Amino acid sequence: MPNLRLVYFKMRALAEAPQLMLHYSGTPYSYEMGWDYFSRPWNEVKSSVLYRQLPLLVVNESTEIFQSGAITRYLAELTGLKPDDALLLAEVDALYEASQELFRPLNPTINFAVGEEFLSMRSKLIEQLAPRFEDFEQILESKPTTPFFFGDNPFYCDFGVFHHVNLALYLDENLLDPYPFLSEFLSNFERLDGVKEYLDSRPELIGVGSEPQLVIDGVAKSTGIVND
Ligand SMILES: N[C@@H](CCC(=O)N[C@@H](CS)C(=O)NCC(=O)O)C(=O)O
Repeated sequence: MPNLRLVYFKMRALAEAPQLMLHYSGTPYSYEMGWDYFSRPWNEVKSSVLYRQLPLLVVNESTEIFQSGAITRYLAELTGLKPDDALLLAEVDALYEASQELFRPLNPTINFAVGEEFLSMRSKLIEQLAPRFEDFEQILESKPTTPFFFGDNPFYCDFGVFHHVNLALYLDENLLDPYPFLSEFLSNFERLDGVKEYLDSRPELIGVGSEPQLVIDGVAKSTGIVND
């Protein structure tokens, strides 16, 4: 297994599906903040970093893979979390991409918005999520006997969907009431070996809507891209 360093910030967002996959597959890696990896504040290095955004996966201290989709697909190959069949892979990838589209609306609202702004973003977001959740529900309902989207075991798309839907529950813990299949999928996913341990030990996200913080090594820190 190559040496893996996942570099990101203080937020529960694009590094989450990769981390879930790494834990599920028992693959060792280190998680590092951008300012630690680059040894400088992010705003000072951003313009010299390829594509100017994180996450970044550093492989064997030599290759830097940017873009969360590329990182996830690389890890899926490495850990066996993708199907061999090209046609099935295309379906898996379409679902993964559909889940990735939830990043833009969810991330600013849940990881950062506060007060009135949060409340107004929250109600719009709940409306916006409904059709996508209906899509997920429909796919799961079409295969009611399997615990995951494409069978008895999860592929990388399941990790993407789980992360975004799980994050959306911060908007309303009853959000999944109209979606019994999606709700069951989340329960099945949470029980997976490796996933369960990661969910129990990852930095807790607190203060959503008022003062969003991640509890890292027992210390509550503001979400963001600055080391404070
Ligand atoms: N398309 C990129 C988007 C990455 C992205 O939006 N990263 C944000 C954090 S979630 C970032 O680097 N923000 C800091 C900045 O833009 O300076 C991906 O999927 O990795």
